[in-house]
Amino acid sequence: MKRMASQTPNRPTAPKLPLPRREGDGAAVLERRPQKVKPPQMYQVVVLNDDYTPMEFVVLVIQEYFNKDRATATQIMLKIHLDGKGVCGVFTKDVAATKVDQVLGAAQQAGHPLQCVSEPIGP
Ligand code: TYC
Repeated sequence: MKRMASQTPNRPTAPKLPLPRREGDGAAVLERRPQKVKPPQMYQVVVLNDDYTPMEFVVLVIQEYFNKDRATATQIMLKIHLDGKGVCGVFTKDVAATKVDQVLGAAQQAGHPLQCVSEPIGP
């Protein structure tokens, strides 16, 4: 009998290797890898003093963008006024950058020279 063109001759198949063991199939776990996740680098948002921005404006900015009550915002503003700078909050990198942008944007819109930076913290 003639073979059709699409048919291939039967070849002996290779012996099947054992399937790899998977979790849950009853195999004991002999080794656990230590967790490699680290907490993210944190950044403090620092507001700087200047001679022109009104105290009231700084208090409002700290309340608005750093979610502080008026008394806490006033304390932070006075610390900045006396020490030259003060930390308004600690955030992950992107959130800290957003806070800086918000503060600088509000200051620019109001025509005040208020400055704000973010700095990595920790060892
Ligand atoms: N030094 C400013 C003044 O006397 C007040 C001020 C406080 C400005 C904090 C900036 O980040 C600042 N009007």
